[in-house]
Amino acid sequence: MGAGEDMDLKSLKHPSLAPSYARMQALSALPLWEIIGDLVAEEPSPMGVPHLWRYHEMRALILDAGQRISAAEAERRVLALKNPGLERPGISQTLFAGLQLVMPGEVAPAHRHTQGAIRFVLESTGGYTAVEGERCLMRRGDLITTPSWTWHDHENTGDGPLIWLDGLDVPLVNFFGVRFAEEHPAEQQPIARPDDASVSLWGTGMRPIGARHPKPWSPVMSYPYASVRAALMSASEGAMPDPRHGHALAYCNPQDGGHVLPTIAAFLHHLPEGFETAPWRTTEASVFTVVEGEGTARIGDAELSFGESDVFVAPNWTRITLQASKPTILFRFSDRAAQERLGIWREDPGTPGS
Ligand code: GTQ
Repeated sequence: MGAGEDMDLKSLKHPSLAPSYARMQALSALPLWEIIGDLVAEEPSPMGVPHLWRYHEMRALILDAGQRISAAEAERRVLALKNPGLERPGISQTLFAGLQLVMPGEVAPAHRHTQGAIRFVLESTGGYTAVEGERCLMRRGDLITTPSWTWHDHENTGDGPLIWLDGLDVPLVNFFGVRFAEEHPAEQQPIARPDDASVSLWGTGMRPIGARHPKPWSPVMSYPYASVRAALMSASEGAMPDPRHGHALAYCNPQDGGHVLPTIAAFLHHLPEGFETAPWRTTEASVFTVVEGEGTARIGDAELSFGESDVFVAPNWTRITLQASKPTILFRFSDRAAQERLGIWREDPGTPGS
């Protein structure tokens, strides 16, 4: 029996007490002894299912929408990737993901909301997301963050479609009941600093003397692929890949080494051709996209073959094994940042290397 559902009289543990259960329910009370297993269990039951979305299929759908509805009309022209095992429009119980399209010359108007977001660029001939007075340029593979309550608008300045993977903490923030949003009075916010100013200032290992970034997220709002790929290759050079992750780096807050957002963590994995990871299981839900290469992901009982720009999800507490049939680079984001902040994140001690 779940909280709030009618009690199934056949599965009661203490049927002799049944006569008083109706009275309890009428008075908005529940016998915990009948439902404790739903609330407190030895280990998690994964929420949602493993699933893969093929980029070429999603691309065709979103480009079709691009012919029929403008970015301004849509507010955000996003194809939400809904986990087929969940009721609500999330890719996991905790995360929202979608593919967003801005057509050449279009602007997705400025707004802000309490939900934080990351953007991982899949296709670009030129464009940017403006965040808090600065343009973060969008090239394939770039990661851009729009933290909670920061103004953001998107523009395609190229001549081809601009498409990226959105990752938001919508289910988490909405669960807490903190769903605020506001439209900017102008279509585009005023620009106050040079392009990619947060990378120039904070992305160098320097900080202004006496200054601390006062927010619980990274002061760097853009992690250009050219530099993170170079870092990943240099970490791979002459090193043994980690059995669970391959060669892997975390996108970090240069101020404290923490994750990019207080809720969302992001990672880049390099799997050499032929490499297969050891099974790995944690309490976080992970969303992957394929920057380079191809291979197979075994997630729980599902076997998913992946190619460039495909997106796939691994629910919480589900074993992940990745195998690369070509040299492969995967981008991953997860709710690990939120779990670590709450002190609840766990790795299965039974998985090798932990
Ligand atoms: O770009 O601001 O995928 O507000 C969902 C909601 C993207 C955005 C999404 C949003 C945005």
